Amino acid sequence: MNKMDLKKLSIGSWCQIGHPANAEILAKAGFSWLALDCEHGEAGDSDIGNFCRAVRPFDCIPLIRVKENSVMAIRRALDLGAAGVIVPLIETPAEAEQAVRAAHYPPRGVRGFAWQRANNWGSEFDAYANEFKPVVIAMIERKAAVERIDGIMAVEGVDGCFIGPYDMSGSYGIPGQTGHRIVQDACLKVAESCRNRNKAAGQHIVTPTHEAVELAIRQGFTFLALGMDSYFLGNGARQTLEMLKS
Ligand code: 3PY
Ligand code: MG
Repeated sequence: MNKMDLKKLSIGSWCQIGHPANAEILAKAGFSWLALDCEHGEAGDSDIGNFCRAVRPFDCIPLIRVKENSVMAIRRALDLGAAGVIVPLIETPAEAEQAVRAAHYPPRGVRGFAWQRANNWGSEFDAYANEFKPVVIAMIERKAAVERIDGIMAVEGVDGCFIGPYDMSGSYGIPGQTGHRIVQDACLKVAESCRNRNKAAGQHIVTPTHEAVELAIRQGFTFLALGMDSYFLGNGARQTLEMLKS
């Protein structure tokens, strides 16, 4: 399986509801990657395999935002067929290194070998063990992480970062003010560090507008998640009801 080219502009989205139909609809709509949110969403471990099954037929790359930076959360996501993991709340180079080690087989890491969905239940064991290159994305969403960004991006095996704007704004004491100058300055600092290390800069634009997407691209972000299933559903429903009023 080829590694994603995260340095070219790629537009993905987010699934907070575990049902694979949501992922299938978004994959079919044309997003080039999707992340299943096991941190804040309804999805659990048992939804990961079906999420991957739903999106692969559409050439859409399945990623998992794991519930935490743990060996088992990362192992389960990859064993069930994800191309990579987005790891929340990374604050230090040591935490980033821990995530990379969880995602890689020995000697680089500590991932366990087994027959599992990712290697076609063992029938492609050798090819998968030798060729699979996990995508590992560190979520940068706290002030402490921004302050250590160069060290985090220097960790070998971290492919890039992904900004969580809500946690980021919260960590600066202005929760929800994602467009605030302080948050935008933090985003710029992170994008610059990625550029210097030749790593991908990503960002979740939870409520996408033309201006927000344009700004992110201008700032150097290439790996963008736009919206999420729950947002599209709620927003579409509200817009439809509003239309009736006018
Ligand atoms: C955040 O905004 O903190 C997120 O994690 C979005 O996915
Ligand atoms: Mg977050």
